[in-house]
Amino acid sequence: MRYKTINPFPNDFFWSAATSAYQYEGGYLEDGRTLSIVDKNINPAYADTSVASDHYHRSKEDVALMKELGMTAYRFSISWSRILPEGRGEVNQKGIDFYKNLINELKANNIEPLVTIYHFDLPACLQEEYGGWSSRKVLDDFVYFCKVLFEHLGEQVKYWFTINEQSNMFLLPYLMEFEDDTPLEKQKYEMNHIMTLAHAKAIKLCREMVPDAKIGPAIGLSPNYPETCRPEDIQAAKVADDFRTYVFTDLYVYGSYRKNIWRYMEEQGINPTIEEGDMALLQSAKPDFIGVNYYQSRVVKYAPSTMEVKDMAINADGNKGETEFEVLPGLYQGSSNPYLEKTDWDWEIDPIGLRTLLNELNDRYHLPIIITENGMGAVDHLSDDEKVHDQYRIDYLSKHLEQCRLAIDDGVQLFGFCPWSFMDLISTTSGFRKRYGFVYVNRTDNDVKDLRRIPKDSFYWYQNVIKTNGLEL
Ligand code: BGP
Repeated sequence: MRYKTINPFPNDFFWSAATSAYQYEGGYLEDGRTLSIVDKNINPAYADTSVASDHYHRSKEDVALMKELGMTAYRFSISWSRILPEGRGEVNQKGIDFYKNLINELKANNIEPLVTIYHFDLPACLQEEYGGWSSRKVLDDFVYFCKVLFEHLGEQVKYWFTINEQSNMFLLPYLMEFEDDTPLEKQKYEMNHIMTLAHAKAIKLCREMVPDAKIGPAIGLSPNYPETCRPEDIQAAKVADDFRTYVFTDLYVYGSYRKNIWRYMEEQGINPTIEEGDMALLQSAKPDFIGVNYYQSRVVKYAPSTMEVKDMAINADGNKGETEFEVLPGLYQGSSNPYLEKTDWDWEIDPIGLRTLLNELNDRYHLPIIITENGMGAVDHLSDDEKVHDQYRIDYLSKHLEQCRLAIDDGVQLFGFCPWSFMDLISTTSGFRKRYGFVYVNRTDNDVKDLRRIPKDSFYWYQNVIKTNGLEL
């Protein structure tokens, strides 16, 4: 559905862009920082996180580029092991100073800091000590980390994201560490429950310590389409939405497990341990907004219960056609969408899917929404005259923003857009080969070169989008 008139975006809309600490900062053992699980587990075939985009040493220069771009907000994450090198206990002043200086620089340039507390990077020492997210011991450490952040940065930071993509940590196990002797699915649901408790505790603490701040999750979501109008496929798509979206969002907003999922977990013997007070805690911590990371939609069809379970195999190399779809017997299996173009990593490009998803979330939860990630990973080429002609990225973002504008007209309370990523940074699966930024970083996986910053064509396109408040896409 289209409307006859085109409205601009709301006047106070956050024109932002996103990064995360381990992918962007580098300096991974500098000034007291220790390693996180993701530093250790990142795909060794590509760049490691030691230098990344060297933001740790160039934050002033980078903020100047954000200003030039016209950004009115910036989403970034805080490295837990830079603030608390032992996971808890003594606070690393140099870590605090780094983020304080960054935030002051942003504020001085009228850029609102949007801060993610946890973006895949549990301090490795906590993983070794008690198994990280598999143990409830992590709750006290996470709450302590939040307390340190609210205490030191709360005066300046008024928008917080608790946990980035709990949904994907669950779906893509390379973002987590598991033990060998318990069934994987059981471990995942236990961790998911513990992580949701951590999220709820962070919300409650934020409300106590920074009452004028807003806080919510940033969750990775893809709507599921049925492959055909066969009732079994329609049902499979609904089930896929339940298992891949609503299990997380219902827990966040309503503090309850969906009945069908709970029953499935019980029958499979994989339901998480619920202790007294858990559900009351979850119910008492409704978020102020939902952050949505959206890259693509998915297609599913019915999977007969006689099939074998299969995990999704992601395409890490960027050679089209390498993705293998997951199979959950009796529930659903993934399939491909013949109507959509795909990136080289097989991500299906579906701007309309974003509008559909935003409307679904709005109908269900009636909460403000911010797009915390959206973007296109590609191999970019730097020309001899130092240009990057990334028209494909402009097309991708422009079409998605158009659907955001329509969603606002539909009634969705969308208050910001944080494309992934502000600058090139390490892709967790594919290093520097797969780039997302508005700004090119002159390095490859194996050669850090001079790490020079070069605005791409998409930089100038986004600059104009911001200048016209989204009227010219
Ligand atoms: C999201 C993550 C980001 C980022 C992005 C792109 O899942 O929150 O950290 O990595 O996806 O993914 P990738 O780098 O695998 O292409």
